[in-house]
Amino acid sequence: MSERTFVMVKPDGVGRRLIGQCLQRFEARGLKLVGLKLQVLSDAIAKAHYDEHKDKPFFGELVEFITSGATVQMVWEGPDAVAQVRKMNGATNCLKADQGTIRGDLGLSMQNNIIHASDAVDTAKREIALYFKAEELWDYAMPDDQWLS
Ligand code: FUP
Repeated sequence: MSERTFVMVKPDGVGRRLIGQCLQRFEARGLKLVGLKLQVLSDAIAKAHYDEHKDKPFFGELVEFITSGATVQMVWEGPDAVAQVRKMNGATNCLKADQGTIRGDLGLSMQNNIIHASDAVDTAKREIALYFKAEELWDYAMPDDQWLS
């Protein structure tokens, strides 16, 4: 079933000039980009994003890191998009991520792990709403839609 998922290239991914490589993988897979923006996150939005981790010892560092530079927000749409993008990103710790995943191919760190993606359909709805207004998400046809579902 077609789903939407929220994906963010983190400050290390932007700073290491990996935006294009990340985008390219999702495009090549056949997912459809329905929303895209770049911003330096405010403290408030960073804290709201990582609310589930607010009591963890690494929360302060996490907020400091995610607000430390530019980030790219994306919404990708396609069959089973939430789970498929999680697989494409790889395990949270780049050192444990499989080769062939973004983190396994491009990173060596736990915190600086290049990319974020929603972990469930409900989380995706919450995260998309946190970063995008309804009118910033686009419904449109792609010429290859017929081959990709
Ligand atoms: P993920 O779902 O893969 O984004 O990972 P989590 O939601 O578990 O963690 C969010 C971010 O917190 C990770 F991207 C990295 C960071 N983190 C740490 O820095 N230390 C930890 O022990 C766990 C997570």
